[in-house]
Amino acid sequence: MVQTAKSDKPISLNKFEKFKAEKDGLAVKDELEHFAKIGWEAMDKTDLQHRLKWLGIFYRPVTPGKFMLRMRTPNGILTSEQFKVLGQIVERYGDDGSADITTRQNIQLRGIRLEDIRDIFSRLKAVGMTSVQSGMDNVRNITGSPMAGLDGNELIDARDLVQNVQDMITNQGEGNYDFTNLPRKFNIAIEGGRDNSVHAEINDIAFVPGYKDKQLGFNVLVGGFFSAKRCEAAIPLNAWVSPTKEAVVGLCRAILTVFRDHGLRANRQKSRLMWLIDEWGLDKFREEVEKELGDKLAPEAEKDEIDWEKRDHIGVYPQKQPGLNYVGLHIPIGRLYAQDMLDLARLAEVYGGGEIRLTVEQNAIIPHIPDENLEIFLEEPLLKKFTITPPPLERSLVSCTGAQFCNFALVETKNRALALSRELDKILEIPQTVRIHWTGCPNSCGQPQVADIGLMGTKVRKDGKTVEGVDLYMGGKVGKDAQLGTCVQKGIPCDDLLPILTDVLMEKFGATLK
Ligand code: SRM
Ligand code: SF4
Repeated sequence: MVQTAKSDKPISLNKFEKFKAEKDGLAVKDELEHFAKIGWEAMDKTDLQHRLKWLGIFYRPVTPGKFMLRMRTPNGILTSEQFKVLGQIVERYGDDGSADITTRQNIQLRGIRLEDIRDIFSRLKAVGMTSVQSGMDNVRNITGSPMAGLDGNELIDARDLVQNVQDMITNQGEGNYDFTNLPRKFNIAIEGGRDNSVHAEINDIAFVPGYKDKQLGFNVLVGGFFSAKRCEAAIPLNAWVSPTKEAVVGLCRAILTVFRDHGLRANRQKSRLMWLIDEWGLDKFREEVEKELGDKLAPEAEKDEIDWEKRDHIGVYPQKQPGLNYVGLHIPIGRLYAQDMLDLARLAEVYGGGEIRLTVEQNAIIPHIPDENLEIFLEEPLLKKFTITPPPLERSLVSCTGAQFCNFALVETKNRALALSRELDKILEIPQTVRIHWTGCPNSCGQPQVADIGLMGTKVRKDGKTVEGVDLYMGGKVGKDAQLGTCVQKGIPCDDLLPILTDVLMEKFGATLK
């Protein structure tokens, strides 16, 4: 039994808590040269499999020696220069190199060799990027509206706030020991628009716009999360903050400090923020946050301003800046290869303002394209691959990594998801958007609970054999009045999905056979 820093009671530590107490994950930052010298095979197993994730470096047991690098992309915004550097990094790994746009509006690079990491880090630093604290018990990429600063109907342009919060948590990307030993992972989203483009409800802290005494600021939600054991939508903290750096960063710091010092650490399945809120009750949690803040929190605004349906941003849309447009490109299952990345960077530079944005639907947006450049931009060969007019099911398809690279996966996801959607799009006329989300295991990285149709990987028995299958989720609603979907049918073999999904699409979504 041990006492944690400021915890009131002694607790018995799980194996993750023990290794974190022995050596902070961030400490491996100073050992990269040594690791490169001895090679990954000779590394201490805990450093290799766990602590490297504090730097965003993920050992992949499915592809040993070829690591994944999870970046931080605050608000999903990158310059074309940054994107080009990411493309060049991936390029050097030939067929092993690829990248994925993630469900947190972020990007992960694949095929990375450990001996190259120091060089990669210095190239990232030169263009103002970091991958620090992007895995394990850290705050994940902070999401924001991909329309921030572009949308004429936006309420708050939260880009700087997202960056400010990231800078506080990561010490400007250098790493910050204050927040490298949280009880568990932690998600933050700051929404400044009207359509809840960030899935506020599934974040540990979410800021959503609301008017208080005619002043615009944010209502705050807390405790949303998915896990194999339990999924919960975030609940109101009954707090409103003004949209200033001081208020937003201050509140994030206070909540993270309370979570760090009092969050539950005995059972890893019960250590996300909501479990602490359950144990204490919301009132005590709020009081502790106020204590940490050294100030009273203002009660929440009566209502929030999320009053639009969620948009997917695919297609051409005018910006609030007269004469400029943003174009949302559909990136099938979020997968990019080096040439795609270099081409996207070039298009953003030549036609736009040298900026690329990512969405939680795993797509990309090129903003700032003048009216007069649009026609020729839309004729670029890359737009055949990353089209602005994808077929309806493929358009809204989201998928987690799955068995190709993730050792938690119970099924292959991305390629199967794409093939099945393409097949269904071929045979069905579908009059409405149907958002299908695939996730390879109950960890729910692919967010099946927010989908119209969610498919969660599992193993099932068929003809006396164990085969890949899914549990079917339905009823997820996004945007205004977001709601989580639930499991409606368990254990469908993947090979039986085509007829089953055809029926579901015809019965529930008005699809007809072509
Ligand atoms: Fe996730 C663990 C991939 C978004 C819940 N997630 C993992 C790991 C790191 C497991 C591993 O080491 O292999 C996966 C890496 C696979 C790989 O090679 O790519 C992984 N998660 C992903 C990504 C890449 C899925 C995607 O294809 O987009 C997403 C990366 C986001 C990012 O940029 O940081 C991703 N993961 C999510 C989300 C969705 C979200 O944040 O909106 C969730 C559910 C929301 C939440 O966390 O509350 C999610 N991932 C998990 C969990 C379950 C957490 C829990 O409390 O139990 C795990 C397992 C864990 O942490 O123990 C996990
Ligand atoms: Fe891996 Fe499971 Fe997350 Fe998919 S849901 S990326 S299979 S941990």
